[in-house]
Amino acid sequence: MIKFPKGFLYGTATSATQSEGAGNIDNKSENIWDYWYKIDPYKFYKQVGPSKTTDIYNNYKTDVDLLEETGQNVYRTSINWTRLIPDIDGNINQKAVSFYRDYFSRIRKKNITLYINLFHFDLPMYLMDIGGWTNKKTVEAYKEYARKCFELFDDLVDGWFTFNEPIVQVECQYLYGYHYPADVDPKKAVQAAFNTQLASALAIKNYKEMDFNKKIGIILNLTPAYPRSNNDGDLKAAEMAELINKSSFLDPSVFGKYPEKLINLIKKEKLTPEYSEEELEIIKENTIDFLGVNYYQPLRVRENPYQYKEDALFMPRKYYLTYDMPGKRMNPYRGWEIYPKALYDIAINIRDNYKNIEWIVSENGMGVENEERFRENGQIKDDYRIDFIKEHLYWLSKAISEGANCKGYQLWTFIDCWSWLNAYKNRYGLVELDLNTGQRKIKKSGQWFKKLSENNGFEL
Ligand code: BGP
Repeated sequence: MIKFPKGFLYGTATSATQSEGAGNIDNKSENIWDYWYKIDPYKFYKQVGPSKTTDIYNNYKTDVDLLEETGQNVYRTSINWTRLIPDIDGNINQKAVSFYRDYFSRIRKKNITLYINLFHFDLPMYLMDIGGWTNKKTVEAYKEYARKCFELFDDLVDGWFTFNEPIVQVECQYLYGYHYPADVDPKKAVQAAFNTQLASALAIKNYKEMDFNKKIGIILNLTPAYPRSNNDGDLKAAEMAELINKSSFLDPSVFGKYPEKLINLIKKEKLTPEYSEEELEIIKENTIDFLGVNYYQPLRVRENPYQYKEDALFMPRKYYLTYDMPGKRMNPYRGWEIYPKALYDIAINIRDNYKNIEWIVSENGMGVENEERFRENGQIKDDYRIDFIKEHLYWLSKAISEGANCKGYQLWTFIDCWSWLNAYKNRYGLVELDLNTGQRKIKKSGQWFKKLSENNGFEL
């Protein structure tokens, strides 16, 4: 039997844009996803856009019962910025306040710990129009938005997160083309990354100054980088991959400063962002209380043996190439490697190198295509998902028994939700969503999850 410490939290995570639906009603204005879908629908799997998501907005009263029926005692979602503040003038949309207050209150009434994330990839178009995260005015607007969220909802929330996976947003917006504006501009990427970190610190500063006392943190995808071999070049590649992808937000969030090596790299590449001493001081003084860790797949790397042209566009791949390890275990639907032991490695790294700060697994999960073929007697029998969770929990419990300070596990996701460009291609939920009727049905994993939570562990 694998057992977890008393009070260990079990639940799921989702985000506003991926689960709420109701994209264009009740005064909500466009964010980058609404806009991108409008101008480029072919980018989205089967041309399904964000207005068609799980529709929790219209179903939350009964959906909250499903949280209980699947045994969840922790839940995370985000606030939709353009629902709460539809215009650049900053005025609050009262319809959004009523919705979130009722939604959150019902969750709290069921004694479910509620973590709210302020930003999950869904930038308002009115801020994208002025340059999004590359513009310090967006940082100011975010600071105000965060302040309003704290004022309006803190009494219903158990913990706050400032951002979800900021490095993903930065690279998808400004390097790899997966988020609007799909620009390729490393200088903008670095400026957006710095501004996002500053925004996170400013939200924390505001929160503390307002004398609220819940925990506040950030959610990072701390993908370990595993080298192909123990040769120097490969080891160095792994070090650089972690410096760029992990330390860029983890170090300033936990220690209040950037690693010297990263600063030197950015200087060498002539990518130093605009910043002031005062901003560095804000980052230094306002670190996180706890951390959310999203983990899906490891990063396997090897050295880049090729010489970059002097004037070639900077890409992180200059310092490492991804390594396609033969025989790796794959989730073929998402194209991601399955490697549960990484959760142990992440936990030990936080224990030994990041002050053993309190953290939770804020996302982990398996998206599978065409789950219909696993239906028996009307229910989706997703044994692969149960096995996936068990294997990850096994490594997590081992790390906890060795002193890791992890307080809970959140699966991605609750009810099948909309996956950005992949729309509804891969299903992640404990609860099935029928896209035609909107009907919800608990999968086998949802029933298993309830037992897991009730027993505070599981039989191996
Ligand atoms: C994480 C995001 C989530 C979610 C998940 C699964 O990086 O925080 O929003 O989408 O990945 O990925 P996908 O939906 O692309 O399959």
